[in-house]
Amino acid sequence: MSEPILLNRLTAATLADTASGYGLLANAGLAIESGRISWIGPMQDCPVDIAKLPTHDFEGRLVTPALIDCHTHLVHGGNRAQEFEMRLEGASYEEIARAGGGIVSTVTATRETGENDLLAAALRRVDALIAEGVATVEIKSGYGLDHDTELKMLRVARTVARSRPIHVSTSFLGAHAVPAGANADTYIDDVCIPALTAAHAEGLVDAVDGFCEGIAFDTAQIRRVFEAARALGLPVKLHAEQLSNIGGTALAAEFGALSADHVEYASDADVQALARSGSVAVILPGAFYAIREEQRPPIEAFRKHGVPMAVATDWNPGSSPLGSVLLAMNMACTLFRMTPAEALAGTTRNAARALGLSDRGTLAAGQRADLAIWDVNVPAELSYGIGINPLHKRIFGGVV
Ligand code: DI6
Ligand code: FE
Repeated sequence: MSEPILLNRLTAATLADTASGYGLLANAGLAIESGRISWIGPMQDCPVDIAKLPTHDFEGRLVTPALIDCHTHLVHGGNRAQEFEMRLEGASYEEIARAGGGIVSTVTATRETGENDLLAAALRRVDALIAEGVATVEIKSGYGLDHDTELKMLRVARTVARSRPIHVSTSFLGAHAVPAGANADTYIDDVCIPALTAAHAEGLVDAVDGFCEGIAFDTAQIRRVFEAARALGLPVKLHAEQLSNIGGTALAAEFGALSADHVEYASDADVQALARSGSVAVILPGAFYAIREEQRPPIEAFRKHGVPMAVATDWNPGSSPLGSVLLAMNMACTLFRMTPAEALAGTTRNAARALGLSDRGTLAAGQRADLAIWDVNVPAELSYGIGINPLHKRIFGGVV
C-alpha cells in the first residue's frame, strides 16, 4: 500500500450531504491513507500532521467521487445493429422481440462466444468507462438463459475485476427473457433458480435481478426468483415498468429491493412504495432514447417522495448501446429535466446505494479513495457537455 499523501488545491463536490446538491468545498484538501480518505476539508482547517504529508497540487481542479455505473449488461456476444436499422424503418422494440430478435438473438451470440472473446469485448467496454472516471461497475448475466452460459457470463464479469483496476458488482439476471421454445414457468423453476443457486455457490453473485415485463416475466414468476434470492441471502433489484405497468415496482418494494430500474411507467403509488422501502430508482435515459420511448419516468414524484435517483448507462446491445456515463448524465438532464446535481448524485452516492455499497460514492473520511479529478470549473459541466470527456485523472483505491 502506498504512503499517505495529501491532494491539495481542489474544489471538492463531496456529495456527502444529501440535502445540499453537490456538497461543494472550495480550496479543499484530501488526504489518503491505506486506500481510504483519511481527511477532507478546507485547506485552512488542515491538521498539522496532514499538512506535512507529500503533496500533489491539483491547481484548483474539481474532485468528485469516482463515477459508478450501477446498471450494465456489458458482457455479451455480438451486436444488434440490424435491429437498429429495423427500428428506423418502423418496427418497435417489442415487435422485434416477439419476432425472435431482441434479447434472445444476443443469447444465441453469447452462447456461441468463448470466454476469452467475451472477456476481450467486455474489457474494451470497461476501458471506455474507466477513461471517464468510473471505478465501480455493475455487470449482469442474462444473455445465457441456460446454466452454463449464465455462469460463463458471471465468471467473465469476475475476471474483468481481476484484469483492470475497477470494482465489479455482479447481478444474476437469469430471468431476463424466456428462451426460444421454452415455457416461462418451467424455465424459472427448472433452469433459472437452479442456475442462480449454482452461481451463488461459486461466489459469482452479488445481487439478483429480473425483467418484469409483458415480453419477459410476470410478477408471480419474478416473485419465485426473489424468494430464491432471499433464501440465499442475496439482495434483489428489478427491471420494472420499462414498457408498461405490470406491478414490478410494487413487488421490488415489497422485497426491499436495492433498486427498481427504468421505471418509466411507475405510478404515484409505485413511487410511494419505493419511498417506503428505501429503494433507489435507477434512471436509464440511454434505453429511453434508443427505443424512442415517449413515457418519461416520474422524476418529480421521485423528488417529492424522497426516492433517491441513480443514473446509469444500461449498456447493452439492444435497447441501450450507450458506452458513456457522462452522456447518460447529460441525457438525464436534457430528456428528463434532472438537475446536474441530481445527475452527479445519480452516478456517485445513489449509484453506490443501488449496489448496496456504503463505502463509496461520497467524499468523506473513511470512504474508499476512488476519485475522479476533472478539468472543469463548475460541476454542472460534467452533465452539460455532449460527448466531451473532461477527466484529468482517476484514482482507484488511493493509487495516484
Ligand atoms: N431491459 C433493457 O433495457 C435491457 N434488458 C432489459 O430487461 C435490454 C436488453 C436487450 O435488448 O438486449
Ligand atoms: Fe438493463
